[in-house]
Amino acid sequence: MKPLYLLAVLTALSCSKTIEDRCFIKEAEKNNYIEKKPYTAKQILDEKVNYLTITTLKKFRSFKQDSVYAHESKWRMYEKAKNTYDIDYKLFKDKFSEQFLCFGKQELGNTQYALGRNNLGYWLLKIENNQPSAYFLGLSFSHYYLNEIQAAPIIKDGFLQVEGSLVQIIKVPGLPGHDDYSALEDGKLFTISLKDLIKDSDHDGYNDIFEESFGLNPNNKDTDGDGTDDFNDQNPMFTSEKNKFSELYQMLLPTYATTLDFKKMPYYFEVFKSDCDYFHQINPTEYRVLFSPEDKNRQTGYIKITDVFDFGISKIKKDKKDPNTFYINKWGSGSFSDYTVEYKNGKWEVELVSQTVS
Ligand SMILES: [Ca+2]
Ligand SMILES: [Ca+2]
Ligand SMILES: [Ca+2]
Repeated sequence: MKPLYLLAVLTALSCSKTIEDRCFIKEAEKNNYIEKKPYTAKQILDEKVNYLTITTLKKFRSFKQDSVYAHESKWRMYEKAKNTYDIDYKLFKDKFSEQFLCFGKQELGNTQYALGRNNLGYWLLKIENNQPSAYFLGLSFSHYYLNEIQAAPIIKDGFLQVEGSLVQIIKVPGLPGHDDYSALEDGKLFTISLKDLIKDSDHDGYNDIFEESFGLNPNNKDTDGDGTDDFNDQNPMFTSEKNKFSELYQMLLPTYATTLDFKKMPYYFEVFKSDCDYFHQINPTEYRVLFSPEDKNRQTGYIKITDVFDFGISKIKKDKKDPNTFYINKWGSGSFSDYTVEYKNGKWEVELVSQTVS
């Protein structure tokens, strides 16, 4: 078979997947989760993003020193000394609310900079003339650790320069969410030119690196073409559509016990791994959502190596006899829930069948 012909056959095969295949579980389907081996330092360097320069420092604050400090300061945050953080980063909290854990701040003229971390990764935060903006670094927290205490200013001569280490994540068996880091190589200086970092080709408020890392279109203000700019769209990747299954997914979205105003949190997203069109069509009213393909080969380079999925909702399983009864499950924050759902008089009735907490 000629390669070109083979390609055509493969393309035809992958296109033949229907909404039925993408959203409903067939009997034989199994969850084939394969635990991936963590990268070595060499692999991290081999696959590093091209806008990043890594140099080795002679004098540096070790990973151990910094992470022990960071760990302790997190505990302090739950106690009274949270005060220091609140005072030091008051301006950043005012401007970005609770979207980031901030560190490494620096004042340069009338501009304030800091590093921020959230569930998606690392950001450079900037407050200039009272205007906040955040730029995604595209450095995976599975591979890069940025020191909480930065010995030198993070902005210098048109570059962001941050000290840290190459790391791997060690899974603590039986304790999800308690993953720990171990350093592969200490004493690194990560440098990115501000020009590369700040670049926002379509001027929608998200830098190109962010859009490329999560699969948005960096050359189009309105990725899904629904008339709302990416920056103001709660579901920027896909057009929302009201139908019974998109309503089901919307109902099952994880909710938080918080009074945060997510409308004002454009850098906070929940990311879901799903190919189901109905899931893509949700119209979230709280936080913003992003989606990633299930197939590793179609995922972005950033998502391939970074575990950004805090929650998940499965495909739908049909009942063998009753066409209005379905089964679905969701997971997140260390728990797994099974639901039986029934579509009755134009409404979903959701029954929690079982819940396992690990
Ligand atoms: Ca943009
Ligand atoms: Ca865009
Ligand atoms: Ca849009």
